[in-house]
Amino acid sequence: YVLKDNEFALDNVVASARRVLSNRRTRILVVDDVASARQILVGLLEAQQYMVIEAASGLEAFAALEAYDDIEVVITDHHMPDMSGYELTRRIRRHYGSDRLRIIGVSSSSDRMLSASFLKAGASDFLYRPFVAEELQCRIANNVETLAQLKQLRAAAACDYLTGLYNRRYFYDLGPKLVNDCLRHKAAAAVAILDIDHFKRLNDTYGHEIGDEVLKAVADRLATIFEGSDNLLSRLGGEEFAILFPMMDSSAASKLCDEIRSDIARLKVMADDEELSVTVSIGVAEISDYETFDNYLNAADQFLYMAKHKGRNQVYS
Ligand code: GH3
Ligand code: MG
Ligand code: MG
Ligand code: MG
Repeated sequence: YVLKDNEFALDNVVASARRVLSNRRTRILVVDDVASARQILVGLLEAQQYMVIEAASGLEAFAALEAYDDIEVVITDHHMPDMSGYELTRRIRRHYGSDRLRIIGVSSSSDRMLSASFLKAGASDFLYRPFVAEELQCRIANNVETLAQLKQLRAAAACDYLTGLYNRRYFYDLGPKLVNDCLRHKAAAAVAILDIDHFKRLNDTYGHEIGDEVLKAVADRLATIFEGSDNLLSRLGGEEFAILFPMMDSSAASKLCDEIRSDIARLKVMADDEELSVTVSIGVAEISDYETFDNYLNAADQFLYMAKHKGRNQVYS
């Protein structure tokens, strides 16, 4: 038993050390109407290097979730006067999926069905009180790890493997939402498709690997240009990129695209001791009416075709 306890202690030390080293402390919200019950949890969690926020009711819990956008785990009691933990769990789940927030129910109730009710309501886990500290700590650690894995999966699903930009899937997922936000606020928006000129020729002359290097260099340049902006940049596929400009009319977007065009024309990519450069053509379409997202992209694609037709290395809108 002594050995086992020591093993647990060692695991805990290692887990805490990892968290401190990774310089990212998980924030946990503890919801319980009884201050002394909160204190027990807070003590356990702080010993594990978690950052802890306390709430004495469901309403306080919601206020905390609004005030801190980095809460990863909610540990909630069940019996509370204004809102039960079960009800709180149901309400939280209307706004936060289990890939955003883990919820662990705790209760000293003797109702053995409570655990299942919590899990059905969307809780990620449940423990009856009094709990074994190590069990609670393990369950929290598991939930934190699951959340990290889900985040990684979501990031990977949104990412283009070659360039690290957002991919087509993410563009088509977020794009329509951004467009609808603009239209609802009667604000302008525009979408552009950027395509590298004569890229097949470059591949044929220098090989696919150098083609990839050039693609990455163009993508890096675009990423730098759009870093920190509200514009949504993605690689649609091949040598084509799409950019959504929320809150920007098409003439402003076209002007910006022309600066990007000349910026990329000046870009030099070193490949086999040779300095390569490429040009791009860009089609820009205005978003002004409730049409399908595909329609906006088709319009931008047609303008891109015009830019190619008129001689490439230009913007057409
Ligand atoms: P245009 O100026 O009309 O756009 O001519 P283009 O040659 O760029 O257009 P086309 O669509 O005919 O050819 C695009 C080429 O891009 C074909 C394909 O070999 C290449 N390509 C697509 N994806 C990749 C990639 O991931 N890496 C590399 N190296 N090449 C790619
Ligand atoms: Mg209570
Ligand atoms: Mg193309
Ligand atoms: Mg091309």
